[in-house]
Amino acid sequence: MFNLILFGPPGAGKGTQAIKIAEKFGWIHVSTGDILRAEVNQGTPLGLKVKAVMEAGVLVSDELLIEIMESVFRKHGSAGGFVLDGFPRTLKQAQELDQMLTKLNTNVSLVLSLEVNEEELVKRLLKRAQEQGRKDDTEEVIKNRLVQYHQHTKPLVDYYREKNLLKEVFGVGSIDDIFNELCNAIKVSKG
Ligand code: B4P
Repeated sequence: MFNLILFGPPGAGKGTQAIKIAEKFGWIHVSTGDILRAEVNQGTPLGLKVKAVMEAGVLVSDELLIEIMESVFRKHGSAGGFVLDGFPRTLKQAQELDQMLTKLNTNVSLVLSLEVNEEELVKRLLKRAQEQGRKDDTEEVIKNRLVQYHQHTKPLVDYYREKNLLKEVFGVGSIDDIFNELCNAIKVSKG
């Protein structure tokens, strides 16, 4: 089982690239953002709980995310691989992920970190706001999401670097060029 984490700040291109990678390698794409948005759109009890949190650009609680991921692994436990897009986002989530994978006799294979400067991130997310009208893509909420990223998620870079799992990839340029870079890194890691 190959377990890839696509890592990066909001707007770095995780979702965009995760779909392409999952398709190419036949892996399961898990976007915790998409899972949560689907719950919100369907008005489920979980969705009602997280709606305001997401619209404010704040991270949803670790407990809920861990529950969601446990059910993903229960459902797809025998898959050939996973592309995790947007998870883990805190140290607690990263530690729990390690435990979940250990139970499946596997571990994190590679963390690809998309490096994109803040000006470009804000530009992309404001463009998406015009195109898709996502409630968390307003200028103020984007700022908040970036603060959350720096406070809670960025420290994971050190966590995975120490484990020798981190590879940084320049995330500005054409989607296809970045995709090729990511695929090359995966091929090297797969051996
Ligand atoms: P996500 O849905 O994960 O949102 P995101 O970080 O903005 O990433 P996204 O995948 O959408 O952006 P992408 O870079 O693909 O999370 C939303 C919210 O859910 C969080 O704020 C939080 O509240 C909650 N949440 C999710 N997971 C959680 C967790 N684990 N713990 C706690 N809370 C959690 O794309 C951005 C835009 O850039 C797109 O429009 C795309 O078309 C464009 N783009 C991509 N590549 C490009 C390129 N190379 N050039 C130009 N544009 C590009």
